[in-house]
Amino acid sequence: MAAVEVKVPDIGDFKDVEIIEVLVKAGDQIAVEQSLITVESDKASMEIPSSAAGVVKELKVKVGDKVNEGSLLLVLEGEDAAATPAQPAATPAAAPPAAAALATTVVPASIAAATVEVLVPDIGDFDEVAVIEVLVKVGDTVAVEQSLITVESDKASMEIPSSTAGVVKELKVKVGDKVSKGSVLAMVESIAGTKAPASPSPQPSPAAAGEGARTTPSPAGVAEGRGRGGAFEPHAASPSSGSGLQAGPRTAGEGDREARALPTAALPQHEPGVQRAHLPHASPTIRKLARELGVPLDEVKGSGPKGRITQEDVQVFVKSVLAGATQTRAQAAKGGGAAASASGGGLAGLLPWPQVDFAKFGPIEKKDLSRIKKISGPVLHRNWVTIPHVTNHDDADITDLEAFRVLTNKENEKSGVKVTMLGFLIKACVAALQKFPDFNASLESTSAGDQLVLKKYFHIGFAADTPNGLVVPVIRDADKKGVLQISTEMGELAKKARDGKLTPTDMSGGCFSISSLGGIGGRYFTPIINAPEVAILGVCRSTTEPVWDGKAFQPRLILPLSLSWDHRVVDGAMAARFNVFLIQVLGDFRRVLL
Ligand code: CAO
Repeated sequence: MAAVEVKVPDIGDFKDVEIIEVLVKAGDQIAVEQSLITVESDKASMEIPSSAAGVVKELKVKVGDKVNEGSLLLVLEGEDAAATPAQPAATPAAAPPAAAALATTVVPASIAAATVEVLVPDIGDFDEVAVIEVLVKVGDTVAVEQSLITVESDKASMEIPSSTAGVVKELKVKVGDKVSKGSVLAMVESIAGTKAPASPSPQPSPAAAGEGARTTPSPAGVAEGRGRGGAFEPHAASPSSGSGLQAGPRTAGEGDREARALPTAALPQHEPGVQRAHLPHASPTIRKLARELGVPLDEVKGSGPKGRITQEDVQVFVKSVLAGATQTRAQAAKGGGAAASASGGGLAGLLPWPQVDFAKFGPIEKKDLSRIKKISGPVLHRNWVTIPHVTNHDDADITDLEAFRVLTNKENEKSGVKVTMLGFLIKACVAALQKFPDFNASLESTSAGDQLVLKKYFHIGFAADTPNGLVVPVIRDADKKGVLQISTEMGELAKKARDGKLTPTDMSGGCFSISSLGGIGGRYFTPIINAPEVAILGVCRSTTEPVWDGKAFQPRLILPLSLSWDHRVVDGAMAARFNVFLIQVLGDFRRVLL
């Protein structure tokens, strides 16, 4: 048993590239060609396979390390028979393609240098590689080096950038097509003055000249042109070498003619203006897994470094879809749903959301949703769609309470603490939650079925309107606090909310929420339950109304209440009792003490 050092083989000019995934651990038995790590530039990711078989004794790298050709990856206790030199010669046949080879441009002889064909350049031993994303569309203006498509093998993904600037006249490929060196990607009407379009035309290959309308660079020319390519070059081993990761000779200055015809460089380090792909940030293995499971990776939230999608993210997404908590866009499109389906919502069986060109009917302006709305929108949508909401509307007579509130504020004028009706409502709701504990609960799914988690604490959230959208800060242990303290904390939290300074802790742990529109107006509404809570109280503006006391109409201050509750946890009778009790407390606040 010999110790074998496994190093990074020749990966072209791919320098100081970051490890985003280590795929093996000490003690693992690995085979020749088994992927050890995934490295990634901003243009491509590739897996580096082992050149030897054996048991991993020691890992020499970790996620985040930067590696180059020759970097030591790990030490193996080699299998005598299988052990092979740890150097590039033993690298697998499946060569990762060039990450940044520019698509080559050829001017069809029949088109006077205006519209050019953009071709796939030499991408190493890669033949028939699948297009997984088309990044431009007809009519787009593309810059030199702007990525046109992404292709992917089972070991690597790469973007093919344009070799010319201009307007895309025609796309010749679509997602799912297989491309090889020389495949036509697009017809681009070149922009006068850009370097790439004109150069190939004077030197079409003989074969192409014969075809008249279409040319392809000669293999030699491509190879030479690639030689000028710069970082993350195609690792084009000659087929006979059988060593996919070995780079072909790369000599600057070679092949001047074709080098002009080809782009000079397509580097991971982009020049300004070169567009990054919209490709989700994930390694080829994860992409493969996602494809196998039918997971739309662009809908998966990455939890890895720089938002990279991990295997666990894919698994969580799948579980969530299976549990019905998440809906893919495809499901939403099939089933329709609201505009929010753009962020994953929608219901199976409904018509698709109407696509309307509003500009046809008059002037319009488009505005991005705020960050808070982007986050809260899908959450509200999920809650609305998945919770069977019922809302009970009621009125509370707060004449006496309001008089007490006004008096309290007068007495506390000097302290600076102002008590609004919301402070009293929080306290009154705590009393109701104590009397009806099922409202102070959350539904939890377990393997044994659904269970109710009854909380012995009373943290009350209140919806706060901020310039950026709705947030719900939480007053902790409201049962242990007086209305003055609650009002003070509410004021502080509302200020933090408006200043955008609420922390996740400020907004977590809530048992029940109150949404008060009392300062604004309105009568009744149907608040959406703030899951995993099971109920929410909506409050509107109190008004003085004539109330019949059995003998005469009396002017009374009436507060409209709207209690939304989860019908899986609570039923109508219990909700009615909750409201009756709440109304009694608000009518005579001494009941809070009982
Ligand atoms: N009836 C009559 N007047 C009311 C009232 C009610 N139910 N509730 C509050 N008021 C009065 C207050 O007494 C205050 O009057 P003065 O200015 O004369 O003192 C005024 O309305 C403004 O109150 P406020 O809104 O500043 O204070 P609040 O404690 O009631 O509410 C806060 C604080 C942060 C919850 C509130 O400002 C807010 O953001 N509300 C919006 C919540 C929301 O958007 N909910 C909808 C969620 S669903 O999209």
